[in-house]
Formats: sequence, structure tokens, C-alpha cells
Amino acid sequence: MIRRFYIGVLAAWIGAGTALAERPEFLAKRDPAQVRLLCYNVNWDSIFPDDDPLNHKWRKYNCAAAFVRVLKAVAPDVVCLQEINQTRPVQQVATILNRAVPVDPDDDSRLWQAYLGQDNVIAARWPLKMTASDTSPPTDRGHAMALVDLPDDRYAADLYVIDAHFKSGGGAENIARRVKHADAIVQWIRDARTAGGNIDLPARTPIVICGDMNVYDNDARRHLFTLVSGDVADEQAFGADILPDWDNTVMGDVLPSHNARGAEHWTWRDDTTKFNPGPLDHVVYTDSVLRVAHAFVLDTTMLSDAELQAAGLEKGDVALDLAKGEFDHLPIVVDFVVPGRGEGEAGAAKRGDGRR
Ligand SMILES: [Ca+2]
Ligand SMILES: [Ca+2]
Ligand SMILES: [Ca+2]
Repeated sequence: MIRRFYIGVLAAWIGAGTALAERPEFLAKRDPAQVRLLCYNVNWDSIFPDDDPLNHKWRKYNCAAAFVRVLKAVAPDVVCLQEINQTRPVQQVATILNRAVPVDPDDDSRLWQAYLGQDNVIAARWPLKMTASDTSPPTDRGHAMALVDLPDDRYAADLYVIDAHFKSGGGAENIARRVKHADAIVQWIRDARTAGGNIDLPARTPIVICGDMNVYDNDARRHLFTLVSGDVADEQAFGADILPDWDNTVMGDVLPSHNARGAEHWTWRDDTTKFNPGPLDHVVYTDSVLRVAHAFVLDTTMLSDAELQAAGLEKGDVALDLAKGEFDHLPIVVDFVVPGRGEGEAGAAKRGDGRR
């Protein structure tokens, strides 16, 4: 204890002397074994160069350099993007990740794996298995779905990820389409949890459903309710209600705050419209087998110049054009404790088995 006190005094003295900027504490993973998910609607192909011939016709902004800074600052393990042109070779996304946040800086044979479904890309530092883009029955929207094959010697389970982009827009027709996407995902999870059909997951495989769900404050938000509760709206087409989690309970919904500072939860804003900022993007997960250790919406606009400098970020990195006050979606970061690893000393000690 005394030694810790002197180290603290020494650190404070060095800190005061050199005025070293501290990397904002909220950016760090609490335990290297936790699996860090980055979920980000990047606004149509903004992460690619201006002259890329595969840029989507709706591309308007170049956020390529900002995206790389965000990647380096948050160092994700699994990345779920939306609004990537679906005609693009998904390798282009893996290449950006390999350059910005290499899987192993000392071994360039280990590369990011990526899979594209509709306009969604799942990428991971580990192999992707059981990839699929359509639920069954399909709806007018595909997703990117994959089992992230975590190393068996370190984790007791793999991680199944559904990266979705629900239909946007108000009005009865768009709301109905969003509800259909959610019904179909619940049906897919029912299938995944039971033998036969299109997909079988080993029991208690952690499941994450994330993405731009276009959850607005001025419609019924029925689709989010369906994803979390398993209450299917159209049971004729998509089967009976289920309690979607492995222990037959509802799912968790992370709802992180800006920079983990607790005041704001919106993930989207556009001040040129009449709409309020809101949490349009969600990360829904099986909280029976996954624990959220830490989560935040990255908001560079709220960081001090010293924090930005220490983190290698710029103030406008999560905006489309900060000078014009133009925003779209912000990045969401969630650190999951996957069974077998990432609970830290306290978790292992509490279990009493020393397993880490
Ligand atoms: Ca099945
Ligand atoms: Ca129902
Ligand atoms: Ca649950």
C-alpha cells in the first residue's frame, strides 16, 4: 500500500512536470481478453477515397482519414459497418483495417476477415463462419450475419453477430417494413437455437444484434420491442413469439452514453432536419451469456484539445462536416465479457477457480 502511494506521488510529480496529456480513460478496454465491438453507420462509402469507382451514388462526404483515426483510437476486435456499397469487394474494408489496426503487428499473415451482406459489413480479427445475408423467410432487407470464431484455447464460446440496417423513414409502410425485419431476425434466432432448419448454433452461443435500426422517437419503435422481447408481430409469417435469450428471458439493450460520461445517448443527429437527435443505432445481446464491461458512443466533439491530441483524434472525426454542423451516425463501442475470458482478476477470483 505504501509503495503504491509513492508510485502515485511519483506519477503525479512527473505528470505535473511534463504536462503529458492523458489518453481519455474511457477509450480503454478494462481487460485485453474482452471482445470490443465497434458498430458504425459510416454514411455511404465515406471511408473510401474520392476517386474510388465503386463509391455509392449517394456518397457525399470523405471521412476516410477520420475513420482511420477512430479505428486506431478504439482498437476494435469486431467491426460492424452499415452503408457500404454492396457491389464492393469486401476485401477493401479488410484492407483498411489491416493497415489501421493490424491483427498482429509482428505477423502480417494474420489478417482481418470481412463479410458483406446487403450494405452491412462484419469484420473481425478472427475467422468468420456460418456467414449468411438472408433470413428465412427473407424480407426486403438482408443483413451481414456471421459466427466470429474466437480462439478455443482462450474462450469457452464463439460470438454470433447480426449486423443490420433497418429501413429508414417515417410512415406506416416504413414502420411495417422495420417490424418485418425484426420479426425475421427473431425467427432466425429461434431457428439458431433449435435443431434443423437453416442455422444451428451450439447452446448458449453469445448473440449480438447490432446496427442502424432507425429507432425514432416519433413512431411506435415496435421493431426494437420485437428484437428485445421476441414478441413477433406477424406470427403467421414468422412463427410464434419466443423469449429470445438462451435462458428464455428477454435480450439486453446496451444504450451507451457519449464517451461513457452519462449525459447523452443519441447516436444520430441531423440539425438540418426537424428530427430530434436519438439512439437510432442499438446493440441488442443475449445478456444470459454476455456481460457488458464497458460501452460508449464516441463523441469527439465533447473532448478537450488535450484529450483529442492524446487519443490521436480530431474534434470533427465523428461529424460529416463539423464546420457546417453536419452529423449523421456516431460510432458505438461495446466491450463484451465472453464466457471463459475477460472478467479480469475480480471475476476469476469470485469464481474461485483461477481460470482466466
Ligand atoms: Ca436450427
Ligand atoms: Ca406476437
Ligand atoms: Ca436475457
